[in-house]
Amino acid sequence: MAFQLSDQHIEEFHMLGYAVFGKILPPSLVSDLRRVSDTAREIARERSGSQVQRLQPVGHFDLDQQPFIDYAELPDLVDAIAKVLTPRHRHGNRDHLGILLEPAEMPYCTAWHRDWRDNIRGLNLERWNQGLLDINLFNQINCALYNDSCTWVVPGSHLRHDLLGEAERFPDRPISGPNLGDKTVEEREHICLEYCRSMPGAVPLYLEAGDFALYRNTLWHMGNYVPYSARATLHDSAMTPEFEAWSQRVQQEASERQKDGVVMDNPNANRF
Ligand SMILES: O=C(O)CCC(=O)C(=O)O
Ligand SMILES: [Fe+2]
Repeated sequence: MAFQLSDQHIEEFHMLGYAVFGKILPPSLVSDLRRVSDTAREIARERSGSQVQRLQPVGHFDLDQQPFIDYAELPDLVDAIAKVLTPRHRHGNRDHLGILLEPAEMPYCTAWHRDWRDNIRGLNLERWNQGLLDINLFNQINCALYNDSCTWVVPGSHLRHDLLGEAERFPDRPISGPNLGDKTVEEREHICLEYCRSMPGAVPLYLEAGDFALYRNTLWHMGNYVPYSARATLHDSAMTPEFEAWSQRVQQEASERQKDGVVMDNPNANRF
């Protein structure tokens, strides 16, 4: 059955910070995108080694571009994004679009973070605070070509600053991931999962093949990866001219602040 957008998708996007458009990619497109992702995985591992977890942007590599064009132009998807956000929000820019991949050998996880605030060194926190609720900014996409439970989120956290328990869990900046040094594969898997669950309110975001998650990257979130689960998930933005301009301006300012010696400001510095 063709995908039907409902008010529930729109409500979940605003209230939880993410909405999943179930099975919105037709199987034939999943098949074409899987084929090109196999090549992307080979290129990524050749360039960056077996633990690499992404290739980005797809437009800059020797890959068949047609499946990405078909994804960018898929009418149900263009329509659903326009209804949840606005017709000015565009996905599928191949100068930006990436593919998230499973590591080949060892489990790994990222640190818990809210994008920009916790992973852009030198960022002026005022910019992020001011933009937190701006619907033109921070709209991100994970579109799964295989079942994917790698992304963990704290639902609703995009609507607010950190709760006390979140600030207490990660009082320092930059936020550290778990210590995985000198551990076996199974120990690493165990430690990463414990780390995911150590955040109050954390849940995995389950996507099936062909599902498309539209989310606020201002949510608390992280990625947790095991080598035995194939992953090829399109990583994209619902972009606006405002977010393009904001990103450029804020990145420029962040690199100047870094030159001045700023490492990473702590959003909770005054709470303890
Ligand atoms: O792998 C994921 O789904 C999350 C990745 C992520 O959070 C990031 O790249 O900032
Ligand atoms: Fe992120």
